[in-house]
Amino acid sequence: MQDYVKAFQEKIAAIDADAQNINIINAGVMNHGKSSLFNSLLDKNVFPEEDIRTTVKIQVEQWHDNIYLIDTPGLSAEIVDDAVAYEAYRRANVIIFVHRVDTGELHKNGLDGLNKIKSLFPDENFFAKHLCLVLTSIDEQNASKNLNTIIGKIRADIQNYCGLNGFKIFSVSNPRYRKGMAENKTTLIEKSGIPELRDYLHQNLPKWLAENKTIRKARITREKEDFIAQLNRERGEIQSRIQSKTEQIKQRQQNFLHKLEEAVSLYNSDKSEYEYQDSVLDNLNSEFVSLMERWKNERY
Ligand SMILES: Nc1nc2c(ncn2[C@@H]2O[C@H](COP(=O)(O)OP(=O)(O)O)[C@@H](O)[C@H]2O)c(=O)[nH]1
Ligand SMILES: [Mg+2]
Repeated sequence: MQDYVKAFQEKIAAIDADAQNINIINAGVMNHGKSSLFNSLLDKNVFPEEDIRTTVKIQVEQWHDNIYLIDTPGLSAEIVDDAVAYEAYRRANVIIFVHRVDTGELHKNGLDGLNKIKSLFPDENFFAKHLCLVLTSIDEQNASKNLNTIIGKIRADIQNYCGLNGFKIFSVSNPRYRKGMAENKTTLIEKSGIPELRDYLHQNLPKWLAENKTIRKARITREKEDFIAQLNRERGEIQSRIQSKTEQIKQRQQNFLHKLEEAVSLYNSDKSEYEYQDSVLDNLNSEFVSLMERWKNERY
């Protein structure tokens, strides 16, 4: 049996440590620019950017004191990686959901992923307030052409499919930002959308930090509930094991009693058979005795 108390205590310790920090975690389908976006925010290339999927683990980088950016492999990853990412989402203060807007609206896997992440938060409203949808690749031609229409569609889809309202939407271009930085072009930097997102995050940091006390309480309550549910599951399993053992023993006892009864009735039927044969023997014997008597008398 697992040491649940120890596991629980470790979780509480991790929650306490988290309560000092702000975790900003990205999410979304792989190759949609999650790592690039975080590198832009950091002005450093610390998260691997690639066209093929090589990010298999979450990676944590410090942005400011007590403020962390957490890069995830993304959705449509293998189940095992998703499990790691989903564990990380539970610890998030802010979710940056990244979508490559030149692919059009959010697809079903993106919306499903959003719903899954939502389910890890204490409530829907809280989640919506801590969700930033970041649309990348606005530099691509088909994105810039239809941007407002796509944004409207995405907002409606998220509202209808995930029941979320009031979340923030930002539109960015990572290459535009990098070019602007490299060439010191302020307009390009502004038009990349990165400073707007960065300012929003910076402005909200004190508020999110202040919320940590409430989050800590909610997370501990949730862990307790999970812990109790786990113990109840274990208890149920043990109870059903005991029940099946008791059934087995009862069955064996019944088999034994049945055999015993068979043996006794066999003995009883043998006994009456013997008694019958005894009486036949007695009769024969007395017949023999009287015949002998007759023979003795009639001989003379
Ligand atoms: N055109 C364009 N390409 C981008 C943008 N952001 C990221 N990319 C490219 O998209 C690919 C995947 O980016 P990456 O950050 O690794 O995506 P991740 O898998 O979601 O982390 C890379 O080739 C990036 O250079 C963007 O804003 N515009
Ligand atoms: Mg990545």
